Amino acid sequence: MIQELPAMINARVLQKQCRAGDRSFCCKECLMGPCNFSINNSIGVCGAKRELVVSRNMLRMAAGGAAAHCGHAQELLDFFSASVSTEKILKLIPDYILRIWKNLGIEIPAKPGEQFREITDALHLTSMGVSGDYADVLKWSIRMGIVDGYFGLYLATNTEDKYYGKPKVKSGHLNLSCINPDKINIAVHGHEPMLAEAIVKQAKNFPDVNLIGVCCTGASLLARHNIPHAAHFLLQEDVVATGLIEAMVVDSQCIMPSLSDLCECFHTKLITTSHIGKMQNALHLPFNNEEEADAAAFKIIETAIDNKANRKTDFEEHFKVNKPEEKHVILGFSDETVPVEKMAEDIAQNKVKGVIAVVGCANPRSDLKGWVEAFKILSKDYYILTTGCMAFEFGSKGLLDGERFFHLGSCVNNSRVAEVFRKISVKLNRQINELPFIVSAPAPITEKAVAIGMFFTSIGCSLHIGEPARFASDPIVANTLISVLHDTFGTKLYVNTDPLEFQKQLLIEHSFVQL
Ligand code: MSK
Repeated sequence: MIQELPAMINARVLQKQCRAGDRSFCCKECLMGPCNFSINNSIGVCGAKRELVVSRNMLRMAAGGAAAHCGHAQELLDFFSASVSTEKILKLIPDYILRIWKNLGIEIPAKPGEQFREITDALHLTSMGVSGDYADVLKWSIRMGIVDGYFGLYLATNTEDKYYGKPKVKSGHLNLSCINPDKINIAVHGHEPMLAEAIVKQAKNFPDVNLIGVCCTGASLLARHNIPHAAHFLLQEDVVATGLIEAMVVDSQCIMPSLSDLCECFHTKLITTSHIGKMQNALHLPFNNEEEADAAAFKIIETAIDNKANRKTDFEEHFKVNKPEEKHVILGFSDETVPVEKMAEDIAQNKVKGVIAVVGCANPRSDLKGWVEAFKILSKDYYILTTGCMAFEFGSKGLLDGERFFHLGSCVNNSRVAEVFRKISVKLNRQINELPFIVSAPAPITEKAVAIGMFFTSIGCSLHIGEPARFASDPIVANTLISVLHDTFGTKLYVNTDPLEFQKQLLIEHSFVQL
C-alpha cells in the first residue's frame, strides 16, 4: 500500500549511536580532534581532561535549549510587535534564591535582550581554548537554566497567555483516534502557536476540516481550544503513516527531518512555517504578523482541501478497522487551577510525601512503560505534575485524572510548574529548596530538556535524570554536581535509569517532611 521509498533513502543505513558520544566522552570543538575520552585519565590533543569536556558538552546542550526557548519567546514578541518586559517575571524570583545565586557568583540578565548575550557567552567560553575550569563551566549550566526559565519558559508562557488566553480545565481527546477518515485532516506540529492559532480561527469556516495537534503545538491547542492531540514527538511519523493526513504543518523544534521523506511516501503535503525551520520537499509559508499568518492559514486549508483527492481510499478502510481506542484526559491546568492550597495542606499534614514534576521527552531508548508504571505507584505518595511528551505518555495510559496527575501543558509551560512550587512554598512559609519537590526527566531527548532540568535545579528542586544519564558518566562531574546541589541548595541529584529502582529509592530515602 505504501509507495516505494525513494531510492536515495533505501541506499542509506540507519546510524548506530556512538558509545563515546553517548557518555559525552567526545570532544569535537577543534579540528585537531575529535578526541575520544572513553579511557579514564586520557587527555585530549590540547590537554583538556575528561571532566572539562563532559562539562563543556553539558553547557553547550543547556545553551542550545535556552536558545530554543528564548527564541520561541522572542518570535512571539516579534509577531505581536510587543516590547520585552521581564520586570514582572523577575519579581517572582524569591530573595533567598537570588542570594544563593549571588553566592555562586551568578547574576541575572538585567537589560532587555541580555539573555542572548548570556547564551553567546556560554558558547564562547566552551569554544576551544577559553575556559579550562570545569567547575566554572558547570556553574554556567545553572546560569543557562536561569536564562532558560525566566527568559524562555516564563516569557513565552506569559506572552501566550496574554494574547491567546490562559487555558481552562476540561476533558480532552488524545491519541491517533482523533484522525477522521471522513474529513480533511490537517496536523499542526512543533512549538510556536502563532500559525496554529490562525488555522484554528480559519478552520471554523470549513466544517469538513479536522484539525489535530502534534507535539507541543498540539499540547497548547488542546489546552486552549480542545483541539485533539494526536501524538507526541515519538509518534509524529505514525500520524503521517495513517495515510489520512492532507497537510502536515510544522513550525519549529522537535520536527523529525524524516517527515520530509515520509510525506513523499504518502500524499501528505509537508508545509513549513518558521522563517528558520525549512525542510526538503516542503511548501514554505513563512509569516511575520497576524495578517500574514491569517493569509498563510487560509492557503494551508485550501492546499489541504485540494490534496484530499490524492488520498488512497484503502487507508480509510484500514484506519476504520484498526482505529485505536479513544482516550479522554483531564487537562488545561495552570498554577491558578492546580489545587495549590490542598497540596500544601497535604504536605504539612503528612498525607503526601511531596510533589514530583515529570517533565520532558519520551526517549525510545528508555523503558517508557516502566517509567509510567513507576510514577503510577509513586502517585500514591506524591502529587504528579506533568508537561510535554511525558504528559502525553501518561494520558495515553489513562492517568491524567486531574486528582493525582495534573497536565500543565507544553514544554514552555514548565513555568507553570515552577509557579505551583513557588505558591506552595509561600503557603507553607518555607523556601522551595526546603520542600519535597522533585523534578524528573526520566527519558530526555532534546537540549531543551537539559536546560529545563538546570532551571529547576537553579530554583531549588531536586533533580532526577533517567536514560541517557550522559552527564553522570564522568565521576568527577557527577560528584561536583551532587555536591553543588547538596551544599548550595540542600537538594539532591538522582541519576537512575531504572524505573523500579528509582521508585524504590524514593520510597526508602524520602520520608514525610517535618514542618
Ligand atoms: S516536545 S522537547 S520531545 S518534551 Fe516539547 Fe517532547 Fe521533548 Fe520536544
